[in-house]
Amino acid sequence: MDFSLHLVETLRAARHIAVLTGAGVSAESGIPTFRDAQVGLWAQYRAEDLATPEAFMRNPKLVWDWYAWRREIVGKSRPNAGHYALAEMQRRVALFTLITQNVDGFHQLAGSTDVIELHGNLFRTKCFQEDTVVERWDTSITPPLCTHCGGFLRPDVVWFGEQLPPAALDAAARAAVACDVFFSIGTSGLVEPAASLARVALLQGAKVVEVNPTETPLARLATFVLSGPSGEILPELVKIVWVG
Ligand code: BJW
Repeated sequence: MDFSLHLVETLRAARHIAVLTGAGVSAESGIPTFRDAQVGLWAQYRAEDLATPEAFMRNPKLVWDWYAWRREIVGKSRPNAGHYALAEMQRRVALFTLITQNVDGFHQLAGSTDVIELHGNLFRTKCFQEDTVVERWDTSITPPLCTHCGGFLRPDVVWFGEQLPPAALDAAARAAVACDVFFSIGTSGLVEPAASLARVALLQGAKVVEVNPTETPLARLATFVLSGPSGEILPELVKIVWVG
């Protein structure tokens, strides 16, 4: 892919780069994106209809099993070249903030540090009643029960209608305000408040770079649009801009 001189110079001159990633960054690892058609057993459900507290209250076993299936897919998969390129970018840039909507932990596995997880983590579990993280439970019941209050356990992820972790959202918003370049990578930009971060960065004068094989609502606002898979674009970009 050819990158414009303007993009290369903008990135070389950047002091603070903030990056927001979405499900698309893990697509090349074999993880279905959120709005991809579901497969197999799950084809009859929309992901959006399973990721809500109401769905869990209606059918806790169904929702627990869906997350167990997703944990299994992630457990068998590995970060891809896009994740590694972002870890390399962090090593090359003075100030770097990585914000992810993903719950798979692949950025950390690829070597990124201080990752801001806006929507939680698939591999953490909490009590639905008490909202406390738990480490152990009896696996003979699905969903398992909290040993403290007897309530259902659930994945520690953020469902629709739930508040994002305040410290994570605050850190993400501060990075969007302070950065001079903001990347939006592999996200449809449909889910708030994450989707607004790129617009906040733009309003504060940052250059916005979108990486996505499909056009999103951000494309017409972004300063640079790199159309293609992040696992191909990001390694090339990092090589040209920083490695030489
Ligand atoms: C590639 C690729 C490749 C493919 N390379 N790219 C303002 C306006 C309207 C509504 C709202 C609003 N503010 C809040 C709302 C409501 C709601 C919302 O946003 N609704 C909209 C859908 C309309 N938001 C919320 O409810 C949030 N909570 C909130 O705001 O609370 C306020 C509150 C305050 C006080 C008290 C109480 C509440 C919570 C949102 C939580 C989202 N949770 C999920 C599930 C997480 C757990 C799980 O994984 O199961 O997060 S939903 C789902 O969407 C998941 C994702 O992180 C998120 C974003 O999806 P993403 O990553 O963009 O994935 P896709 O599939 O949409 O897109 C993939 C992209 O990749 C595509 O563009 C492809 O082209 C691309 N791609 N291959 C690069 N190789």
